Amino acid sequence: MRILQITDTHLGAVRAVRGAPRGWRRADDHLEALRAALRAGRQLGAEVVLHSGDLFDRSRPPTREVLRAEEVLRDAARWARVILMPGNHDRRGLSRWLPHPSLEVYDRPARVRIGDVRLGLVPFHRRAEGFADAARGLGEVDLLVAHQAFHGARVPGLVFREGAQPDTLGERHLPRGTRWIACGHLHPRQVVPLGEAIVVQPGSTERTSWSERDQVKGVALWDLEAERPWTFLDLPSRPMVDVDGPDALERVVPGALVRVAGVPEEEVLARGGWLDGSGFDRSRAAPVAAEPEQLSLY
Ligand SMILES: [Mn+2]
Repeated sequence: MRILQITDTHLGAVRAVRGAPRGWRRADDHLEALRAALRAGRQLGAEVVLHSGDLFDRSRPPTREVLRAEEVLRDAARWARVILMPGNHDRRGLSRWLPHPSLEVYDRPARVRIGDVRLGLVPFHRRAEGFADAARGLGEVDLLVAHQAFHGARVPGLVFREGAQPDTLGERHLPRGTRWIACGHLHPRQVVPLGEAIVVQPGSTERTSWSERDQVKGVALWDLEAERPWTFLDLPSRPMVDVDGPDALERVVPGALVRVAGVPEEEVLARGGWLDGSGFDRSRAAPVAAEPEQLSLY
């Protein structure tokens, strides 16, 4: 039984970009990342598509993005069971946006059977204790599905610690006997051991902030009968390049999102680079984001 875990697609995410073809929007990249993930899963024989949260970037996604997502997910439902769970960005739930009967949407904690495998789905909780109560209420499962930060998990500049953030989970928040956790939330791909449990975070499918510029993007393929039951699959994502001087121009490839300082923007555009609206703080030598990056880390 192969389960394709997709997470943090952030459909509908917006970026101001200059130099891209007319009509292009960053949201197109996020949708294409979902399509590419589904193509890979189908080719590899996945029978279940599991989305572990932050399907949409906003809790009130634009109608256009809802319709595009529904079309893509309903198409996947012709060859797989499609199971969806909200993340912190989907805080109004997903069932109101995707009520189609071919999609299995769980806005509340749920136990789901797929063949012999027992899934326990626990949507994002603001408090670790709330997550723990919900997870225990589901009883024993083979694969716990979460959208949380776990003790020891990392994003650039931060290691999560139980107790340091109210929603960070430690070993004691897991039901006894928990072995495998298919997790969303943090955008860098990572595996976090926690006592007897292993937390697998495939990370976002497309970059949502400049802090993700060097991260490999993709999904996870689960097979609970295998000794190591997950495999990460790399998928393409749009390059993000910092140009902080003439030497860095070499790294600009056509279609790359580029932040530029110390080089005329025209030189980036001439190489086919697209200028990112967040830009540089020109008063500093090192590139910094002009947007509140911390808010979009997960
Ligand atoms: Mn996210």
